[in-house]
Amino acid sequence: MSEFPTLPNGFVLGTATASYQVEGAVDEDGRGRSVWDTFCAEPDRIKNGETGDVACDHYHRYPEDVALMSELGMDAYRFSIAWPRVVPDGSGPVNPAGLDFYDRLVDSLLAAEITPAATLFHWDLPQALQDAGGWQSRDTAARLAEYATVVGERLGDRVGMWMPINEPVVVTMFGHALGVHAPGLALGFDALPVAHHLLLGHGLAVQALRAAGCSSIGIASNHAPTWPASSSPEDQEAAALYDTLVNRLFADPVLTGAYPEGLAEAMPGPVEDDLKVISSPLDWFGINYYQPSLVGAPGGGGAESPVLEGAPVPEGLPFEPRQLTGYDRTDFGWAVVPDGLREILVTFRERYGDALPPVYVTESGCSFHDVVDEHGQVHDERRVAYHREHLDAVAAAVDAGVDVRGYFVWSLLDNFEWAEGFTERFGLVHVDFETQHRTPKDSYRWFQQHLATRPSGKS
Ligand code: GBH
Repeated sequence: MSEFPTLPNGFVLGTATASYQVEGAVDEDGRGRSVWDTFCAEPDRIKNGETGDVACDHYHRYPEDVALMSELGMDAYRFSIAWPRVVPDGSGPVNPAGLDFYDRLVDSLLAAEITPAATLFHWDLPQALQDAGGWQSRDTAARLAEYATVVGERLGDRVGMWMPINEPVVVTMFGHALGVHAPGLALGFDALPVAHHLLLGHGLAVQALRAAGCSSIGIASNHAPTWPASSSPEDQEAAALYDTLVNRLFADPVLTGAYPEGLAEAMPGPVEDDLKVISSPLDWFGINYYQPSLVGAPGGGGAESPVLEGAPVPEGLPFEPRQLTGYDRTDFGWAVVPDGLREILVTFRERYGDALPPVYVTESGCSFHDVVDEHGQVHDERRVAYHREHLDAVAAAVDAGVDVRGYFVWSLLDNFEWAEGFTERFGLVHVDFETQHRTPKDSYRWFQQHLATRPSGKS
């Protein structure tokens, strides 16, 4: 098997999942409904009409999954807490059985010497809050902070890293502008207030977690270098605008306390005081990276685009996502561009300077349509290459002066890939969704082999 990249001492390696994608057990132990339950029940939203009702049945099988992590030997596990399990209606009464589940999970991780890293909101908003306006309503931000207090008080003594929210850009764009994720709203640019409320919720939750005594608080934000389709001024301008809307809009307020020029005016109400909350200091900043975005001016004929994941490209946009050509692709169709990870890390360092705290890559991964062969093996050498090359890219960013502290593989398990259902497999461990049988893939073995011989042992 191929050589393992050289990373700084103490570099954290982990795997990542999210509640709705792995847990199943959607009607058990007092869990409330989430917007993803609703969305999956609507016709034609999810490939093959699939849902997260059972997913990986992780809610029941977590001991087996923690045992798999323990044998894998990684330092940390990033999971998300299902808000509707803990606060079924999004506000008001707490469901003790929901909290107990995460208590058990955290304790079994610690017993296996794995650092728990918890996300509070990885897209499964309680349906009751959606009925009250969801992220279009400012109140939802305050509800997130209340829920953060509940979770922080219960788990703050044991969870090693906290992320109030995952990928506000995807919730805004896919959930509210394009309508291809829950809650399925296609508001176009009228989705901008959603971004503000998510960011405000992030800031309020950071403060709530701190007040509850939690340490090591960050964010998991999706970012990608944006490349102009050509050197023409039109394409460059379109790419810069796209970069502003998908990268700067979500990182500037958090790291600098200001919106990019012209965007504060698009937000609801006076935002000055909110920006102080949104920029509450973080211990680290998490970047989820998948692929660069190639963007040109409208009218270039690039309408069909993996950037929008099959969503119809709305008309009248001031930019146009284009196909990135000349790269290997995953089976999901995403371009494999490891150097894009080095580039986004270096760009963040250059853009934000000392305002950028230490960085973690909170997600990186690839989907291949893996199958278990007749010997019970999964030969996913393309995934091995993917992670080796992306870790090499991290090492290059470290050499260039970026303080990168860790890398989380998306994902531990094949799981429910949102609108794509179970077709796309990102796991180091294969899951047979009929039998729930888990099969560690060659990529799992590759990490395991390296981790067993790591000179410094666990970090
Ligand atoms: C993450 O989303 C999610 O956090 C996770 O739940 C999900 O399962 C996983 O990734 C795999 O999809 O912005 O140019 O890279 C990733 C969101 C947004 C990543 C669109 C790929 C393609 C265009 N994705 N993106 S670009």
